[in-house]
Amino acid sequence: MIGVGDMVLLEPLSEDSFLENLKKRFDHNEIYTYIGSVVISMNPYRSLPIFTPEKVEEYRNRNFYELSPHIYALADEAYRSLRDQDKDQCILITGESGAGKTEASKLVMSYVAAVCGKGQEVNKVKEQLLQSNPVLEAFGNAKTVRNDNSSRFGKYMDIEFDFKGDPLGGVISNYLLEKSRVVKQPRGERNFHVFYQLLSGASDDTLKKLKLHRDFSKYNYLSLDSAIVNGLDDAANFRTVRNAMQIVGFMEDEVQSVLELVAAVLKLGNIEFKPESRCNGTDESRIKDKNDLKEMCELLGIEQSVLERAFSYRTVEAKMEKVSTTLNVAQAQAKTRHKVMGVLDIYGFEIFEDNSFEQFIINYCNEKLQQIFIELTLHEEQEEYIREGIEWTNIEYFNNAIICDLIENNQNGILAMLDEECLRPGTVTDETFLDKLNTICAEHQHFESRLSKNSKFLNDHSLPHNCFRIQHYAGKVLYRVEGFVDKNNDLLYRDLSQAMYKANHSLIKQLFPEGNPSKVNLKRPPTAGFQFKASVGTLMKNLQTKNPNYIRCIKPNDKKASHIFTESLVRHQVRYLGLMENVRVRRAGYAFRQAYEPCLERYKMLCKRTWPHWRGPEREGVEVLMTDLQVPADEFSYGRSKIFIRNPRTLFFLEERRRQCLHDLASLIQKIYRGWK
Ligand code: AOV
Ligand code: MG
Repeated sequence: MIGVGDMVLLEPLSEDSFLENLKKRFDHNEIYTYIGSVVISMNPYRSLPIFTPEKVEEYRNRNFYELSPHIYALADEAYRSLRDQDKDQCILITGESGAGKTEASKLVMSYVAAVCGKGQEVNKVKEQLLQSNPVLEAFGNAKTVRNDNSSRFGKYMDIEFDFKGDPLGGVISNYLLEKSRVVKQPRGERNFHVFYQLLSGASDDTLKKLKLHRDFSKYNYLSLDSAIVNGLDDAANFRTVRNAMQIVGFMEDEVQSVLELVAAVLKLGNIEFKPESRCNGTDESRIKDKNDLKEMCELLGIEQSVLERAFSYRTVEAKMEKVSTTLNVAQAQAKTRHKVMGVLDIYGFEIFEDNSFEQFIINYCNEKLQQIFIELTLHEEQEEYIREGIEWTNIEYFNNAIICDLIENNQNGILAMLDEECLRPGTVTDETFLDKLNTICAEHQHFESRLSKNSKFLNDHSLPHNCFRIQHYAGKVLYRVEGFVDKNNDLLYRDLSQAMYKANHSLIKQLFPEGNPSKVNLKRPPTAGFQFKASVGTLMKNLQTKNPNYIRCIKPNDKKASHIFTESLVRHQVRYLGLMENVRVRRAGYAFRQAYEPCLERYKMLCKRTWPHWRGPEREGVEVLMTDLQVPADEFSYGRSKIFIRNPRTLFFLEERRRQCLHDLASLIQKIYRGWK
């Protein structure tokens, strides 16, 4: 073993030794390290030969601590608890942008797919689950400064299993796509992959049908300075995505419709407007060159005059609707209760030069995930010791609940203030929103103490114009308010949705149901912030009903490079992820705990006095068991309802003895059987 595989066993423990251990392991291609059952994953930025089918076999059905740390061990443990103990699981993957979350989520999914069920039907389901990834990434990922394949939406996938542990299907929920990227990308970044993939990978014939040129430079929406990304083969990826769409269940004409839509968006980006004076002295906006408009209308089956009229009232950005995909609906909706494994892969914490509403939402989402980690791993752990009457000294850790509250508090959280501003009659601008934030800080005593004194909301006069700053758990971020109001309102002007609804194109029609004139809804749709907060709240509740498995991803350097371990960068992540506190709580505490009854059931065969039946109270049975097995007394504690085992090795010892015992029993039965014959 290179270094120490489980930080809980690190001696002496300090931040420096922690980092040294990570580095040593990283230098030897050991990218995974445990903190008890939490997996730390370092991004290697190159492919390592540790994800082979042989590795899958190696980790299959083995105890978590038996082999060297690996993401497969976590996936195996989660899958087996789901299958054998009927406990719903969730895999929570966190870390900043580029740390390796999406790759980790795919590794977990492919491991589970490799070890669960067999047979034609099951294989089809597995393929569909796995192939949903390239499709979603084409439409929801893009190259950013931080990551060449950055997720611009949050994804949560519930994989459903039957009682045998065979997969039935999956339900994918997407969270707030960064749709403004369609019309504008920061310098050095790209639009969503699909645009480049289509232009690079489609056949000449397809492009002709879509009225497209292969040349990126013909399209305003495709930024040019960074259109080609090293190591990214857009053409090959297009074929992968086409194929994946088919496997996931898109019919050929549906694929065609989707591509038409993508082409139409590119055309839309080329439509330019010019002011034209009217006789009454006002200016009206007119379309400069109508060819793109004409082609867009042909692609979508919209009458040109209809769209032109809709456009001339207002210039609008391209909108994409939230998509929720259900795979294998028929099976996934069968009556019996299913076992569920949820895999959460969101956009990681981001600090850019320019941070807008999207970063605000992304970082809020990361705060929530950090909060659930704290709740479940640090807070809950300490609470449990107290509940169980186990002696315990409290360990200090930073609780980010205060930042979550600052953002989401119903009365005076930032999102609530933004909503209030968006709904207020009168002139509302980003500046009036910022004024409100600042005034409330100054006026509201409670708020002031919550914001200023705890200095999570940083507002001093040195800030650049139109900005506010938040001290997030992972660092200070300066947000520019420009666009906050518009993006939160997320309004699509009715004349435009009605024009789209008139299209002779079933996909477009489906995307703009609000354009149906017979269903005019005068109620204002909820704001983007409100919807996001609500859906994240639901997600958090859902996660709390499941047994959590944590993967904490760390980015080794800012260069997207292999072999480089930038100590200061890793130290910063180790700090804000609370990993040291995590080790301390684990160390001061107990690696494993189990209620007396299942513990006795599982191990009673190891002791003559408890086998085959123990007639007294279960706790006493467990005490007898531990005494007979001569487990050292400082290795465990007896709580009110559970036994707490300090070191994973003790558990391993018990498991090994049990395995041996079962093995002996099996041989004995075989002997007797042979004797009979
Ligand atoms: P992220 O999901 O955490 O960022 P990714 O999973 O997309 O990060 O990883 C970024 C890049 O790092 C990938 O495209 C790979 O090139 C490389 N990488 C990550 N994990 C591995 C691995 N196990 N083996 C080899 N290369 C890897 V973001 O979505 O931006 O928050 O929003
Ligand atoms: Mg990602």
